[in-house]
Amino acid sequence: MAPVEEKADERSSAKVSNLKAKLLEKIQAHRPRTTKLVKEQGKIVIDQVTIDQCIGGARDIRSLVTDVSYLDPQEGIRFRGKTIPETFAALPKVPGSEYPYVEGFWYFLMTGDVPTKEEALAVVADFKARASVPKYVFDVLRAMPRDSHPMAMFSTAILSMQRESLFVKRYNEGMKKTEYWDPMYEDCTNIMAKLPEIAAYIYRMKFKGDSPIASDPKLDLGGNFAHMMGIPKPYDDVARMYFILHSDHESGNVSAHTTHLVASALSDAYYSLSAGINGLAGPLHGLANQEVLSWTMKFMEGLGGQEPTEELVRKALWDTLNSGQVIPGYGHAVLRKTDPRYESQREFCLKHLPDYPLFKLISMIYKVAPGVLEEQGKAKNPWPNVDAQSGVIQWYYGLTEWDFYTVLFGIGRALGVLTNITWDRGLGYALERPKSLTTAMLEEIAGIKK
Ligand code: NMX
Ligand code: MLT
Repeated sequence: MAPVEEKADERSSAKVSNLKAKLLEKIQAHRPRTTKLVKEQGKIVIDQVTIDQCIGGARDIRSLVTDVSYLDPQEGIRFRGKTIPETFAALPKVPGSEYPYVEGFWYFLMTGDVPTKEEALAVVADFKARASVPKYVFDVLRAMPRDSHPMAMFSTAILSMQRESLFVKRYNEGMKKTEYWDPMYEDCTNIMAKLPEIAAYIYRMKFKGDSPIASDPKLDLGGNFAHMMGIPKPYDDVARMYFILHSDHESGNVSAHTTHLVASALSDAYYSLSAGINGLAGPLHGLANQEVLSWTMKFMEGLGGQEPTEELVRKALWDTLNSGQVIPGYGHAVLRKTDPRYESQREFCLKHLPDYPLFKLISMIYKVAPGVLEEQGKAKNPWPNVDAQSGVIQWYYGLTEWDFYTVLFGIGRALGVLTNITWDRGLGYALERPKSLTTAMLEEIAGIKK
């Protein structure tokens, strides 16, 4: 039984949902594990730090904790212990669809338990009740220059809703630390429910002659997103697949780490997610999916009507490397094999668009690029990551405005990072504040004489 002061707050939601009650149960069961580790085994050494890690982006330093997902360099991502195929197989499916409810996946990420169909449908209903986007958000978006990047618009829209934060309200009322998770969960769920409409609005305003499509309350998150984008079936399944695949990649990647870092200052979920989205907008991170398509289209244009061949692809890849640029969609900071998210999308393509010329070209690049990167000998991982395969699917279904691709990544990524910051507050994780050294100190440690 939950102690009285830890009862889930009923002021913020009409009725404490099964998900929220289960989350509280899970957080309470987990807390003693964290407390015991810190109190009794806190000084046990788990890693060491080298000079190249200090200068080189803290690569591989094991210094973050999350139970939402784990990334193995060889195997790839597991969400709550399940591989991608296991996740898709386990979760309740939307009737008539190949892919699960995104809302059921949210339940799974939050609690670690696979929901029943009824539990997933309860989240569908809960999201619908929270989905309405305040009018001022659209006003803010409309006030931005129309040529603003969709990621700048998406991040601004999220930040503009900060005034809605229940966490801030309860914090100002003096809530206890053990209660932090509750309004954080409320803020995170409120944001998640609104993101599809915000994103679709940006798309239709910016790229489709300012013709937003009203949401359809009968549909689940994936179905409603496809509807508001104005893209027919099976794009609803593309959306479900895409959001789930992009949700989480443990906590060291730039978007997850930024969201976690900002939230560690007890900044609310609006501030934190907006910051994480800004990190996702970089070309070495989520923007690579747009770069892959722009690289591929530029390559096709350069062919001037010639059929692409492996030789021509190899030459174009070398031209990119020789001009000092990276090959977008290839390489990874942790993975050392083809990203299973790439494989999962490739399977989708093999089933739904096997003969599509752009898919064939993407497959040809997959055949050639790893060899080129290996020959160059710089990248530790010559294999494709998630971004190498995602754009072609969007393009096939008519979403050719590649500037928008990272927004799609952002909706998916929100599922993971918002779950993580809810748990951060549940487990009372500390303010993040690593220690700096000066270059002179590093030289001294290295024994370099001045
Ligand atoms: N093309 C050319 N060079 C590369 C590539 C690539 N795809 N990947 C790595 N390298 C270079 C890298 O720039 C570095 O060069 P230098 O020593 O001159 O600084 C060297 O190889 C060693 O880098 P790694 O240790 O292999 O990779 P790191 O962990 O530093 O970076 C990425 C990881 C993902 C930033 C890097 O592989 C990259 O820039 N890839 C292309 C961009 C991309 O696809 N990003 C998306 C990642 C997934 N996501 O969605 O976030
Ligand atoms: C991600 O999904 O965040 C990317 O693959 C980058 C990463 O994990 O570092």
